[in-house]
Amino acid sequence: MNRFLMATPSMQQCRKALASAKHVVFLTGAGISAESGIPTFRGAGGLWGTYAAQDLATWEAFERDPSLVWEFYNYRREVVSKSKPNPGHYAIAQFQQRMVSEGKRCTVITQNIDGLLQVAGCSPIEMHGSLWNIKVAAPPDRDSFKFCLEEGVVWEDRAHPICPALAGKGQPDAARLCGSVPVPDLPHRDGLLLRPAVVWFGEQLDRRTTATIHAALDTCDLLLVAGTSGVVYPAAGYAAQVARRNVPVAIVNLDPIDTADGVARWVFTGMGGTLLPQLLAPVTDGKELEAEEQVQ
Ligand code: BV8
Repeated sequence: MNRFLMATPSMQQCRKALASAKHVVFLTGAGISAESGIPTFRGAGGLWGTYAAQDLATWEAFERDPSLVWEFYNYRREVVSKSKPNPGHYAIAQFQQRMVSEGKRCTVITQNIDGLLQVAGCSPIEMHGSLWNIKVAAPPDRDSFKFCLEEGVVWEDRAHPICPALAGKGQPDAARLCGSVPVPDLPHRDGLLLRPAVVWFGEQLDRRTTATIHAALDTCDLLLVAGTSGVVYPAAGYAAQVARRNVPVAIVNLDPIDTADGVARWVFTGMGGTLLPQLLAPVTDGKELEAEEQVQ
């Protein structure tokens, strides 16, 4: 029997709702990977040298200095390659597997590009692409917003370093002003410069991804948002979109977030690696939830 000494009435209500839901959607952000040692975007680790991560994750930054941006992603590939999923990743993965085995639906949407949910056994929608996927760099236009794996258009390359010239490059060095690798030595295919196949700020999401996400948001009967500051759109609008259908929204986050106001039915403040295993643990039978109520 699962007995959560810290189980609160709202946790029991949320666990009951999770147990009876037929389609649960998760939306995760950088916070669920923080306990795996991966810096979040806006936390202390969100700086890379003197740069804010957000200032480098743009087409304009890449066009201006592809070497600097490639060093930034080379560093993140190195950090992630040494990272492991934490209990929060595993809790989501096991919950999704259980829902599927019970003939129910569980859609996991992640803003993260680190791939740790997959390592934990989850099948997420990577709405912002993947650190491990690559594509030909081309100025953003209506057709270039492709970030899903597609033969010859977006492909996976887990080589580390991704090219010899980037070996050992990208350590966060406050004194860095520009990239140090000559552009011809950056990743290329058939003479064309390559870029990470991740959605940069100012770029649209892959249309196929957007369609899948909205279909899930419009049919789910519970949304759980974990480890995101709720700042980046379009993801930041998803909780309100679901709440407008009077579908319950639960938020698990280390810090309070604005989007919770008037949208979330339950807000659990704390570490995702602790709270998610508590919330998502299997409910063996109704008695267990009644027993939890007696714990109070
Ligand atoms: C778009 C991939 C439409 C790259 C990312 C100008 C033109 C067009 C659009 C815009 C524009 N100006 C602004 C916009 C909109 C923009 C946006 O929202 N900007 C914000 C800053 C206002 N959005 C876009 O550009 C999007 N596209 O709108 O297209 C369009 C396009 C063109 C023309 C017209 C219309 C694309 C956004 C995608 C950007 N790419 N990632 C990369 O990773 O390198 S987003 C990036 O931020 C990451 O993916 C990250 O996941 C995401 C969101 O951040 P969070 O995950 O929330 O991370 P953060 O650090 O903020 O918060 C972490 C939270 O975790 C904290 O709250 C903390 O308390 C909590 N936490 C920490 N530890 C723990 C924890 N919680 C639990 N447990 C813990 N242990």
